[in-house]
Amino acid sequence: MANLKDLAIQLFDIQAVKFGTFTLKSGISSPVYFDLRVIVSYPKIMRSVSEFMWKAVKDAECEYASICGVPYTALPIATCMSADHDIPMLIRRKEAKGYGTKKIIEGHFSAGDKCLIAEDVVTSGSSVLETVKSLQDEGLVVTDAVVLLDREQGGSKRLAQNNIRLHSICSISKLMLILLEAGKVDQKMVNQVQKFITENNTFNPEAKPAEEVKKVLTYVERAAQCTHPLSKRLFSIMQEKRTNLALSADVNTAAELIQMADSIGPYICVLKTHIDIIEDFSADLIQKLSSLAAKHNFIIFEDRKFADIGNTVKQQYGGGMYRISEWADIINAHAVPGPGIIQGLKEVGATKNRACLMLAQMSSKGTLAKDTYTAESVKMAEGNKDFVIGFICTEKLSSDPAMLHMTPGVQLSAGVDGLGQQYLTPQEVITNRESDVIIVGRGITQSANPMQAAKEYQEAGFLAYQALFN
Ligand code: 5IU
Repeated sequence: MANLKDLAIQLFDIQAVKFGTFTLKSGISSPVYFDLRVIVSYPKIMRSVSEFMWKAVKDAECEYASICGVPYTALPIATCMSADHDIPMLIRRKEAKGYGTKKIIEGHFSAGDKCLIAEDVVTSGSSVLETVKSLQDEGLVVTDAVVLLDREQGGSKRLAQNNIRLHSICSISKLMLILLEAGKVDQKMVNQVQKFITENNTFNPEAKPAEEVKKVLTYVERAAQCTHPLSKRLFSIMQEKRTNLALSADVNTAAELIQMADSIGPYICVLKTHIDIIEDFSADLIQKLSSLAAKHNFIIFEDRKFADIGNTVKQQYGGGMYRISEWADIINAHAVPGPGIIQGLKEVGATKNRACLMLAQMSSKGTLAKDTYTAESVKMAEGNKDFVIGFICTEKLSSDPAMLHMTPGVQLSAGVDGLGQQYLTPQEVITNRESDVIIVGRGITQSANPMQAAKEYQEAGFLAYQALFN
């Protein structure tokens, strides 16, 4: 086995340690960058790294029944430690597996078993803590983590705060000294790195312990948290059909609406209608629409945008020629009249197990639904969870996992139409803004091949959801 000095120089020579100007994941610019992924191309160095790590935990007399590498870079390192020293290994999936056994941790273990964490580089400790959390969720116990390089930016303190001892093979200061002595870097670079470390400490003693750190929930987990049968059903459909796409079927005849619902039905979780733009509305249309909803397993959302006092919306919802409450699973309402609008709608819809979305934000340019108005709409929704199951919005507004966020104004490329509509991409809406459902109209209905377009939106939306777990 090489000594630490040799190993440090080898890591420099294979460019696992680089100097220059690098933008880190956090957006901060750093003079030093570690890219330990490359060691898979150098088996001798890989073995040397794993030996150093094994020896460190042996010297510290750590107790553990298994070892788990933080995905992905530390996976092969943990594999070497496991195979060379006969330590059973566990693998933590990075992606939430949406099918099959849904296991996050692969390998055999019993609740209460101790597991050692292996990692290549620790900065703030958050990646280690993520893996720890997944292991703890399965009943495993983690008391120790071993890392090759400690960037000395607060990781060991953060781990200690979470009752995990960090064993590091080499600190960044030690690495710089070795490289300086070996003539690989000059004193100026050493100073620059030192300054960076001092100025970029990530440890905040006031930060919440790991258990309280936000975790992205899967559709299955969200369905389990819903008390309203409709939101529960919608999250289940999203998982089952692997889609977060709602079709805004803004067509003008019954035949077109039926045709759209039947051909696009397999790709969507929600069909959104504007029933008052249909020229030849009839009870027959509603019957056909309802049987297509059953055939393709989607939910019907009438985008009626009620906006009057309680007594009036009651009649608009239950009566008139459309009798919306008899067929639309979901409707939506503006918050502008105040909570009376929800009371009125609820009187008609609650007994039928219908639900409402609050219009908290709009996609159009110059919308007045922002700031305090949005905040008040959210409050109004959260005070009526027996009937309001979420929002029409342009970003995530509530931390309640049962609350649905549905976003209109979506196309595959961002842009505007000639009448103030503003488009965001599925990725922006789902991954960056953490909304749940993309509502797409003309992106599908006016495409040369609507079915193909729907498939593309379904895929883009679901990939953007899966990206939340990476
Ligand atoms: N819609 C919006 N923006 C909003 C709300 C509703 O676009 O803020 I509230 C409706 C209007 C239309 C559909 O029925 O969503 C979007 O259609 P296009 O994807 O064709 O722009």
